[in-house]
Amino acid sequence: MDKNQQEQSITHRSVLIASNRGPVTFKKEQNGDLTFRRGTGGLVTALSGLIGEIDATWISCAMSEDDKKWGKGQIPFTENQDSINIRFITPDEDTYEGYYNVIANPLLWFLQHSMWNLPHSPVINRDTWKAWEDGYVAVNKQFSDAIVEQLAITPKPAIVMLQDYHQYLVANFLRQAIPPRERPTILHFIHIPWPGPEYWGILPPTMRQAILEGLCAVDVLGFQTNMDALNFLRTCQTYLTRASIKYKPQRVWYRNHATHVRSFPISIDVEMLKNFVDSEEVGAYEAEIADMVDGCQMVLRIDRIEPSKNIKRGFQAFEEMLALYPEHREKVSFLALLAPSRLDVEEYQVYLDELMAAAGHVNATYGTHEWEPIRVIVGDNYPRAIAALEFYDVLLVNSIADGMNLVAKEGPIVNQRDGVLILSERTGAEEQLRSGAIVISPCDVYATAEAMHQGLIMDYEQRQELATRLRWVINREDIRDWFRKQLEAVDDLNL
Ligand code: GDG
Repeated sequence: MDKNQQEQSITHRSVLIASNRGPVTFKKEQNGDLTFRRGTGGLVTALSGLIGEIDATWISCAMSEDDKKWGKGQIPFTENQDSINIRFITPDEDTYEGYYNVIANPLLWFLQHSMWNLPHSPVINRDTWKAWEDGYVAVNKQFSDAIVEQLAITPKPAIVMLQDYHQYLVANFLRQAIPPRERPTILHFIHIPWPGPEYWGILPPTMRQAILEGLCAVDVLGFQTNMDALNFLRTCQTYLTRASIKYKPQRVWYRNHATHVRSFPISIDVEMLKNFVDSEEVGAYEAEIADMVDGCQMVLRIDRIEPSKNIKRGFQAFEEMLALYPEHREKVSFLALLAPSRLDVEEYQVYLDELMAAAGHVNATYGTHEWEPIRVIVGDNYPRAIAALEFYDVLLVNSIADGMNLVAKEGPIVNQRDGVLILSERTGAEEQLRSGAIVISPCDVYATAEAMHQGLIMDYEQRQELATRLRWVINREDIRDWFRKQLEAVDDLNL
């Protein structure tokens, strides 16, 4: 289907997006007016280009009292003032806490990023079960109720686009609430990895069953990679005994309904990123970064402070490299720009302490008056992160598990030095970028140290060849393609 046909077919549909966090947050001004600030996530970008053409509603949890006051309504969303309908659900504090801070983040995120340490965690006790019932199940039901209400006033046949691991049960609630002929087409995209059935076996059967049944109520289920899609099919085969699984067409047939499983690798907004690099906002940090590097080569990493990003082993690898190849001492600096994340979860606070200690150890062992081997900067500063990407010689992305990893896609677009990307084989990005990167196994600190050394000494022609490959792949498919391909799948399947 060409672009025109596709745009035409989408104009005949209404689109309802549901995600934990919405595209805007509201704030009460001194004069009492409620104004809003637009978020910057990929989904917001992907949708902005289409808003003028389609009837769109975005349903999410209220993040503040001002969001709650807004409730629902139409707001201008693009530069052309095209509008979008915003609608908040408002779970009370305890319900949200159970859904988000007990089930979604610690339990499901940890499970799907292989972060459990089985002799010790998880401990699923009565509080966890309460959080499941009164939090996760309840908020999923609230999402479903809001979607049902919205569908009743939606003028055209609707496509519902559910997002991520916060909403695994919504599709099943929708199927229970809506008679078959009135049902919307339901897509669900999962941004994080889907591990194999062995891992899902650790979750209690009631939770696992509800999650799989929820996802098998979806029409098109999207993952970041082919591996995630395959793992999902294997998980259904293992635990949904009455399901029929077809691997070749990637389909699960369960309770008289077909779920088509696909991969839609997410990407970045290449055009917007290129413009942003040239902006004053980013320019303001360039001198500061150049100064930090101070004539040295630079190894860079940019992450949320998140155990799955494997920050500590990255520092250990740098230490190993300095031990193995003393010629890099005082010639290479490692800059780590780390954005605070979920620091109210104990594991994250402990992890921050551990990674700071690991960096401190390297600095104490090898640092001199003139040279600080590892510089860790903690803060939320996107323009500074983008400015730093211009300068790296080596970009380290060594996650133990990562749905995609957008930094690996931003780096090659922004970088001015044909720097080398070291990429964990357990990131989604690896499926597309492996031919332009040095691929490592994330627990192998020794191999990571060798990869850093190789990246730092690589000759110019080879670096240029790798960087050109990466730019080519990343330029070829951006965030709009990711969105378009999902809608195309709906059309191709006649849903
Ligand atoms: C999840 C999945 C998947 C960097 N510093 C700051 C900042 N950034 C930007 C980066 C990048 C984004 O944040 C991080 O994206 P990632 O993909 O690396 O990671 P997650 O946050 O874990 O995202 C992931 C993604 O969803 C999309 O599906 O790729 O696998 O885990 O764009 O440049 N942003 C802000 N302040 C900073 O200091 N605001």
